[in-house]
Amino acid sequence: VTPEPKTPGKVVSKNAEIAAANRELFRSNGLFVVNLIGSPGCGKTTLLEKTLPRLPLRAAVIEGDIRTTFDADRIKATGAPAVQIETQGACHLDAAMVAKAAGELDLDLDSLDVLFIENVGNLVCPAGVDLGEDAKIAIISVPEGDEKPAKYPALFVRAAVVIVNKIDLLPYVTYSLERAAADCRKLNNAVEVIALSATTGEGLEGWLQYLQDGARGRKLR
Ligand SMILES: Nc1nc2c(ncn2[C@@H]2O[C@H](COP(=O)(O)OP(=O)(O)O)[C@@H](O)[C@H]2O)c(=O)[nH]1
Ligand SMILES: [Mg+2]
Repeated sequence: VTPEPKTPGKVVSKNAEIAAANRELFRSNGLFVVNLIGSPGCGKTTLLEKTLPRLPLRAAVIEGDIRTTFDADRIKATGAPAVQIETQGACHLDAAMVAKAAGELDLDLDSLDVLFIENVGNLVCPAGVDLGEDAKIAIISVPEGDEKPAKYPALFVRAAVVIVNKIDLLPYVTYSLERAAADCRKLNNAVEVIALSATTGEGLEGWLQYLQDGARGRKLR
């Protein structure tokens, strides 16, 4: 019997199946799970380094990169558990990679409230891939330019929150926060836009509040 050719549709539905199982596992453990997506260098890991010590919740991190364990090492230095996925070339995480990494963490209801997944640095490829998360968090940063939501809409139509990072650089870079936020809302009128600086900590409160509200919602289920 000739095996059926692997069609893109089948790959997608296989991922959807594994993502649904991930979601079930995360829900049954009362976890709030966020998938952080943004270009290389937008500040995803720095934001996590700043968030973890300030978040009054128990959190773990799954790190995705093409190569190296640099980011997981940075997270472990904060004292939080972290698992690194090296995709060896793939430009986004998939649900199976996350399932495997989650198996290396203690997800127990009594040990963890929030799971962060830092996706491979990329503004486009990770957007359409369900990992079983509760929310996709788009991260953009001031030096990238304020037109990026309009140019790369796929992520912004799906994101629950858009973080505009590096606002400490606003005095040095031509960037309209109003324009970026308005373009995000044009694509997705339910989106929450949070402007902050992971370096200085300015604006971090809104992000910490969002995470605490999300985690409370999961524990009440
Ligand atoms: N000025 C400034 N630099 C930042 C900020 N957040 C991150 N960076 C810098 O941006 C670079 C990339 O940060 P990193 O967290 O590794 O980005 P990632 O690739 O998205 O994980 C590093 O040099 C950070 O120090 C910020 O809020 N302000
Ligand atoms: Mg990183």
